[in-house]
Amino acid sequence: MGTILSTIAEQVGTITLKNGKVNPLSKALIDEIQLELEHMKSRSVRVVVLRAEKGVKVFSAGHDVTELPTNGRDPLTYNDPLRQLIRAIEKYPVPIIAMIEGSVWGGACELVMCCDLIVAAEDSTFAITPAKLGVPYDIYGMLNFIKVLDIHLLKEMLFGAQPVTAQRLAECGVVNRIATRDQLETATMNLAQQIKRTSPLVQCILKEELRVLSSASPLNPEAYERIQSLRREVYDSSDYQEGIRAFKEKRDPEFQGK
Ligand code: LCV
Repeated sequence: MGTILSTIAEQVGTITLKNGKVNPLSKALIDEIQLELEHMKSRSVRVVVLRAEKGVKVFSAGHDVTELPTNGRDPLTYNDPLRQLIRAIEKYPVPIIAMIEGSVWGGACELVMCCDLIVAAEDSTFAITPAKLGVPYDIYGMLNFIKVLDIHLLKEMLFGAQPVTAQRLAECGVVNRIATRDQLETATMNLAQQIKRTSPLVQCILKEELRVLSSASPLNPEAYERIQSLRREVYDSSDYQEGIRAFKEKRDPEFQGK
């Protein structure tokens, strides 16, 4: 245990990631975040802030790569811890603000982007990395990215897997506020105070309406099955194994396209 810090002050809950140098989204960390979210709900908080420790170089390195299966199982199934946390955040009855310092990687980008608002330090970056790691990202996760990012920016981030600045994401309407690292907490708390002044009952239904409407994408069974079979070809591929092996061996992957 002990992978997060949490506080509640004036009906604002703050969850701070504290899971080593790069905050990999391990099952242990995700379980703690979910328990704390439930605790804060019982304490009737009005806003939740999700952050890392002050001054971090890395907000989160994304999914814990050491927990990705290498035995032919789908790496991002419905019950994967990260998928469970993202659904919990989307269904949480009060707004959640992601307060970002440092770099955000892979599934942590989806985690941050499924929060309701993002306040980021001006030098923070976001990198969406499935293609770098060889991972066939899941359908719902891709829908979450499409909800937030324009398609050409999303394709640039997916195909290149390179960090994009918070400034650029703010210009594209993805990041709500940019601040210096010194002003980041103030900017975040100002936003939290604004939210606290409006109706919690209305916020709750507005958030749920937006969740339901933004996920109301018709997907017929044949299309779903076809995409799942394409994903299986990837996570059954030697490239998938190579991506994870290269990460563990601290070298660039050599993908063969099979
Ligand atoms: C476990 C880690 C990780 C990690 N998990 O420090 O989006 S998808 O589909 O790809 C999804 C499946 C997903 O989210 O996959 C993860 C995607 N994440 C990444 O590609 C980022 C991988 N990490 C890095 O590029 C670097 O670690 C960053 C730039 C985050 C930090 O670099 P820095 O030089 O500061 P190290 O690389 O030395 O990492 C410190 C320790 O954390 C481990 C890493 O293996 C190292 O462990 P050791 O000290 O035992 O060698 N680590 C880093 N990322 N995602 N473990």
